[in-house]
Amino acid sequence: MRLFVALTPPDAVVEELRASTGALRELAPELRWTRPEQWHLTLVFLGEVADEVVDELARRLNRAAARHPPLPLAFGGGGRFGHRVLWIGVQGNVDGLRRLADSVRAAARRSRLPVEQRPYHPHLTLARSDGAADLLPLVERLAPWEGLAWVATSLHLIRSRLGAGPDGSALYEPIAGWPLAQRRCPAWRP
Ligand code: 2AM
Repeated sequence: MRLFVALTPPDAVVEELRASTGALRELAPELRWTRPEQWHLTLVFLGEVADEVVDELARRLNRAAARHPPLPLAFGGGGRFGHRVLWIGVQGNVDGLRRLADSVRAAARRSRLPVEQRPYHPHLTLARSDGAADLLPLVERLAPWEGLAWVATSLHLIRSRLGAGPDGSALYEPIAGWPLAQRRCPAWRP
């Protein structure tokens, strides 16, 4: 099955981001906007994983989660990958997020899964374009935006079913989750 590991923002954060990006969606209806109920913060994309590897991967992810504290985060700022992907950035304990992503990648490698070598770039994809699009005006509008603070308290192993979403996009289904080590942790922004 096609899998990735991600953090999932709470409903209030998703709702605020949905409301705040409504005007952008109206400005660029030709883009393929991602669906708020599917929004997540990917730590690593694994691609196709054989069924017999999933148990070992899950055990290793469980251990990795236990070694990291909950992470105070907020969505904010924006950017683009080339001319096709519009994303919102991540603020807060980004160093801790990178350390967690490193551990999750190590867990995948030890499960003998190939993990891409590209540097980790934390983001939430808001929209994709089928052809080259001028995303700069949207990036500029996103730049000053700062979302609600939230604390990531667990990581999730998520299955991606290509083409199974209501609009023909991928459908993401969490299949397992593990709490990050429980420690007291203040919010990133009051
Ligand atoms: P994206 O949002 O930038 O496309 C599920 O597809 C998640 O895994 C998405 O967050 C996606 O990032 C990420 N991902 C990373 N590499 C991917 C790849 N090669 N194919 C599909 N998704 C990938």
